[in-house]
Amino acid sequence: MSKSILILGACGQIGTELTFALREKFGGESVIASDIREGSEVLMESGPFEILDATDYDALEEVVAYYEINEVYLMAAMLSATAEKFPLRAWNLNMNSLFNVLNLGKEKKISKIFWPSSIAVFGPKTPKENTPQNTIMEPSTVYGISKQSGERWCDYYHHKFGVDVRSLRYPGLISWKTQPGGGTTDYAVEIYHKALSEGAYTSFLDKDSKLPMMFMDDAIRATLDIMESDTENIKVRSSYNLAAMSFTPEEITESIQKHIPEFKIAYEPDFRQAIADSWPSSIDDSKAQKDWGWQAEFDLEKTTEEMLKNLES
Ligand code: AKB
Repeated sequence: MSKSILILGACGQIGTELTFALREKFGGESVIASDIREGSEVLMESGPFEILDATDYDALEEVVAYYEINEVYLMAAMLSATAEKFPLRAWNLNMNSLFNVLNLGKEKKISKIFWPSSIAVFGPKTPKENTPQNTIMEPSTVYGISKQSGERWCDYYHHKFGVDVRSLRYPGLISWKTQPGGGTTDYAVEIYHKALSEGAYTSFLDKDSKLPMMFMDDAIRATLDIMESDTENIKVRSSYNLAAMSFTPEEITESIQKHIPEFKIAYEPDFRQAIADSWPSSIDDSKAQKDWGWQAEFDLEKTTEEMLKNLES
């Protein structure tokens, strides 16, 4: 059977890069990008594009039937900072879109699903350093509650109905191609833009808030790898811990100052500080390494080089 892939939320930070990566791998016409609104011209012109609300089951079913879709990547979600402001909207978007896709799997209308989870599934009682795959969770944010519930539903649909759903707990993602929106880790992208445009940045997290982060190329590779792995290798059907690096706003500043010595940082923590404080500082991803061979390639220094080089040009 030839591959026909649908990406929901294709215009977002991860969705955009995932669309290009999947089109490169499987051909433009095999990858249907969709979002609730239009995206960049280059994305929309690189293959088929549909305006689609991931919470609308009938519309989703229609697109799946029309393009004979067999794989869905559900990237539409409301992230942690915005979700604190709109709890019910976040819950409705994050959960209903997931149920729609899981139900398409249950009805055998699609055969494989990717759904992103997050380090936000962990909470203040979770061990902060080297957070294990299985541990106390108890998320204290709206977004984290939706992601943890989502993980339970993925696991349930897999074991109860045989749905082939695969998932990763993404850390904060850093990319020069697309901007994040509404997350707590967004500072780690904004800081590079401001370092180049203004030579200064005011961080909304305190200088010693250490969070797990990853360069987007690693995140995309992890996503493609878990989806291409043989099914017997995927032993975790809730979501896999995934790690690359951890740093504080002070450490990323020092890394940027190696290239831009005059770069200045100020700290004005806002409501996002409490969200960051509830999350782990570093993640143990040995289960993903063992089960399907995951290994990160980008550390902070390599990420800074890539970010500054590409944003400058
Ligand atoms: C956020 O900050 O909300 C996201 C995440 C860690 O899931 N980047």
